[in-house]
Amino acid sequence: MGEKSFKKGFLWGGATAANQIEGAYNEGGRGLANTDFLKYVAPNERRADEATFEQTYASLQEAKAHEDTYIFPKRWGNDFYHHYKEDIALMAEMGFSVFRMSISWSRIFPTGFEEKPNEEGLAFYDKVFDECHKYGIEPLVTMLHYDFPLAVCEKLNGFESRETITLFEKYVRTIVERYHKKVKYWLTFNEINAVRGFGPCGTRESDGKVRYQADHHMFVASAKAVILGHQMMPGSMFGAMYAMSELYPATCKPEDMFKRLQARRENWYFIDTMARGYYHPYAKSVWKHHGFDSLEITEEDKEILKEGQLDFVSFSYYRSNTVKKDDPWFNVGGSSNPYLENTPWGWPVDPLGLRHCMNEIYDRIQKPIFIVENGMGAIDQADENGYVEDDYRIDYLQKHLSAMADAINEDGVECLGYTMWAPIDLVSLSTGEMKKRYGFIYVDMDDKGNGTLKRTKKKSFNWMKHIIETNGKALDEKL
Ligand code: BGP
Repeated sequence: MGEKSFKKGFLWGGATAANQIEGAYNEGGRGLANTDFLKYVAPNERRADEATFEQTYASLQEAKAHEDTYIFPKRWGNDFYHHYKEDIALMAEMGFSVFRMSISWSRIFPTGFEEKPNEEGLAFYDKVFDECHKYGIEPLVTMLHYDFPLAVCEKLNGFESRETITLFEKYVRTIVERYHKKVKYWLTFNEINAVRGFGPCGTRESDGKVRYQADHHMFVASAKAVILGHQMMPGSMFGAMYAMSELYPATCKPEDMFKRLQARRENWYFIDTMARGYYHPYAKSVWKHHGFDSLEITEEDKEILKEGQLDFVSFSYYRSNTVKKDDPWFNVGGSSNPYLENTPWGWPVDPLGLRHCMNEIYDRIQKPIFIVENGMGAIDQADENGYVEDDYRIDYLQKHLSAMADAINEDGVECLGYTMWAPIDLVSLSTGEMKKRYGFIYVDMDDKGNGTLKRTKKKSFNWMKHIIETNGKALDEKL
């Protein structure tokens, strides 16, 4: 393995999402979002296959009907809304040159349908971006990270309706006009390929034609955002974000390998269409597997997709999966992998898989890569001063960053930067827990929102600081 060096200007930082950090769900004129109704379910009350973010129309209505009896942790996040100065200062101390965050659509347009934006919401992000620039940190901004204005979900079934493209366009125009001098790096949608009820596309359906039609509307909405962004901000860079995991055939049986190709196309379908600007012929076979033959794609849509191609491809990478012939069509969990160890949450740890994914995407698309999520959720034990000896996290990151360096230096992959999920403890997407911690920075808060909210540095804080100040060279140092 070669030296772990990075080009000057490589962007080092951390990634977050509005609904998992901001809190203040009813302050500053913000409207309700679907994520305000994702409830906390104690682990012992949870079904084995249940993730709290699998929100269906029925579960949303049920949560609304019993609003007083449930706990909704995404309403308070880690209270970044009131702590952003302190949090950004800590990130600056680590040497971050990029901070990935998202804008909450319902802070800007409370229901999504207003004609005029909410000035208080816009002013909040002005302050956040100014704070970043004070320290030379570039914001990397996700336009939509799972949180829709509630009314858009309920009235239009998210992106099922073409009208949502128009609403999204209005939102995009507003934020691009406002922040064109403050934000250069943008991501249109987070994990656009992940499917969970109201999840990324905001629809009730998680499969079938409705979902794929909604995805098509998102492709068009994303391309329109890219076109607008390029016009209004020359030099701006646009990506969209995909959930990636390494994927292996469970055995070397040809049928398992072929299944791997088919399952992988559930990722390529999204990346190819948005980064190349057209539907690849295999798209039809994907649709067929989901029970339909065609989508409503207009000639104008095709033109927009062509013009609004992404500048870079970004993805989240936490783990790998395996797949075999008889697994369900799109198998997220995968069979276990005897060659890998798991995190406490049962996620296989696979740094070489990251290097492979970077190569596979770069070979295919030949546009720069940006790794915008990678990290380790764990139960951290803080001492009385809030200090956590998180050697396991350092170990995980050291291995993944080294694999990333090898992809860049040995394999020639072009990579713009790396934002670790998440620099500061926040509410987990999949379980709604605070207990599943990712940060370099510990937040004194429990699953139910109790605590002082005090921020303290974990052991990994200084480790990451050292990696950044040596621009990666210290990855070769013994832990
Ligand atoms: C990604 C999401 C994030 C984030 C992360 C970790 O899928 O984009 O929002 O939360 O996964 O997942 P979790 O919080 O479930 O551990």
